Amino acid sequence: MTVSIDQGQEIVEYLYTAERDAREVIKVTDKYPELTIEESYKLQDKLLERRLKENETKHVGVKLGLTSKAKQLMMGVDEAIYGYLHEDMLCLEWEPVKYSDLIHPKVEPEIAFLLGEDLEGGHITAEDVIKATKYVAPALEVIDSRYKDFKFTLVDVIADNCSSVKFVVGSKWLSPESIQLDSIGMVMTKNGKVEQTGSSAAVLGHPAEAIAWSVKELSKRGKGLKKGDIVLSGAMSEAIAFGSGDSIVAQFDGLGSVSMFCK
Ligand code: 0L1
Ligand code: MG
Repeated sequence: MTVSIDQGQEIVEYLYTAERDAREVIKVTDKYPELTIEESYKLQDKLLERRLKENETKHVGVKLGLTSKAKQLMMGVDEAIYGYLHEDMLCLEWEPVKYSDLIHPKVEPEIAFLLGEDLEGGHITAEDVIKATKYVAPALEVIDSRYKDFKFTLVDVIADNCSSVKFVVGSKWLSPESIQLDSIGMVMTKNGKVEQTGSSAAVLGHPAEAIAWSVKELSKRGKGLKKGDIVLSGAMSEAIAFGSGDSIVAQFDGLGSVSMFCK
């Protein structure tokens, strides 16, 4: 370990209060440059324990990050990452997201998978993911890194639960077998103006492939995905910044649309 138990607790408190108070902070690796990815996932677990207790919420699923080659290149890494979703992060389409609760939010379009079966183990394939999925739906993920200027290393972002803060799932849910999941086109608008276009192929070639990757990764740490989990498979385009008064809509070919308003 490169940090002591006390230092680990201090980091968790630092990140937990930064989210709670919507306050940006200096990245953890500025103080602890030796921190490893494995330690970072352990800190993520502790942060989530703290969050579950304080916010009286519950675990509802997993989100994947850095699933596009473009984002991986930008960060100089060749792996995706994962974090956890809690019930209090789930927003309904008709429920505005409050800007005052956030630091410097961005939103990105994703495909949500709702699992009908548990998925665990080191040999899970995209086909297994599709078989275990009850529905897929259009989704928006709001990310809000707790770090100053949204700048961090891989280790920092993992400890910060991969910038997770809110997500919205659209109301059209389809069977995963009824749609070609690796070639869904997407257009995202802000206040009616097109801001991003993208494709589900940007998500590690196939969103189910990305989820299979996460199951293998989780299994290395003795974990898995559970029946009923919502899994956000990764961004289909770059994230866009938004603020108070902005209205975001992402339209997915064959999958319908999902929207969000920020007040
Ligand atoms: O969901 C995501 O892709 C975010 C992962 C963390 C990187 C970022 O905050 O941009
Ligand atoms: Mg995301």
